[in-house]
Amino acid sequence: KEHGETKTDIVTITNHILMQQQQHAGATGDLSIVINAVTASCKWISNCVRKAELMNVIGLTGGKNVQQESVQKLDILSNEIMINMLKSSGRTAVLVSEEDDQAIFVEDNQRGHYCLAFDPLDGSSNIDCGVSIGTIFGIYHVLDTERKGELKDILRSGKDMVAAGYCITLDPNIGEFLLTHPKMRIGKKKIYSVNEGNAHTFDPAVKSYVHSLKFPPPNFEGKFTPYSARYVGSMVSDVHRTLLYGGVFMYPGGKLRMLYECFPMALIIEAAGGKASNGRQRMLDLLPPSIHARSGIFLGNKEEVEKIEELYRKLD
Ligand code: AHM
Ligand code: MG
Repeated sequence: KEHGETKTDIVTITNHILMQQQQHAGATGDLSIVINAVTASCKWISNCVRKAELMNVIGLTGGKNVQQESVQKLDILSNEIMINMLKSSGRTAVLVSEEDDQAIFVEDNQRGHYCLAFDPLDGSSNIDCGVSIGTIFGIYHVLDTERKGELKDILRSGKDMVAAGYCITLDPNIGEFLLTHPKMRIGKKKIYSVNEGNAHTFDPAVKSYVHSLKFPPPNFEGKFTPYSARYVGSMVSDVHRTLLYGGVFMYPGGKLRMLYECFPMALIIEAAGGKASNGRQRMLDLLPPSIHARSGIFLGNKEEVEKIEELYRKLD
């Protein structure tokens, strides 16, 4: 295409999923239906976020969620959208949401074989200043299709997930999610992303690693090339940038939740050739002790995460 011409040979998420599905003999189409329900929810949520001010739904409800953080109305609306769309897909069994303290077990008449853990609107404390926020989700298949869904169907390590994703935005002109990077590989830029205001709580390994990025030894020409710092404070944005540009995203100390923040992002980063760890173990190997369990996380370029793991081995 000449510069400026409209590109029309696009692949929508629906096309992409159908094409993938056709490559798996015996696929029932159930996972496609689940992903379709997530896609539809994300379209609806992104529409609500855009219209938030008009709809007058921005503002604190005064309620607190399970982790005692302020809940905004858009979180609740997004949560209801996700839950209702997933239930009505008829393909889900157990749902875990950041906004609900208990797991939701889908009624017999709507039950299917997939379990989803999701944060319906992550980064929502950033809504008012227009920062990109979004939905994060991880999908598991039930362990046994002969019985009702149970907690153990979703309280599993990240490597058991069949798919994961996050959503930031869609093309508002055609109202579709488009395939932009067919074989996504993590970028190579030297960027670090962490809330350094928490530096006093960092483990010695993390302190030492961050220091080494800011004060690198001079190269052979005597030049210093420190890493750039970028931190939005919205996980979807920070991980999205890490995926596209490269570098390392860190949330040491364990604010982020394993099932619906750490695991899905870890799966995505690994699929793109990167690495995700809690500093001592591969993120996807960890077993969450409870549905809202938290973990420290380091994800990004392999060599960066390996440097952190090496420092943990040395300084632990
Ligand atoms: P939330 O689920 O309550 O929105 O919190 C998760 C968010 C992430 O998006 C982000 O990475 C992190 O919290 C930012 O935390 P902090 O403000 O402590 O840097
Ligand atoms: Mg959230």
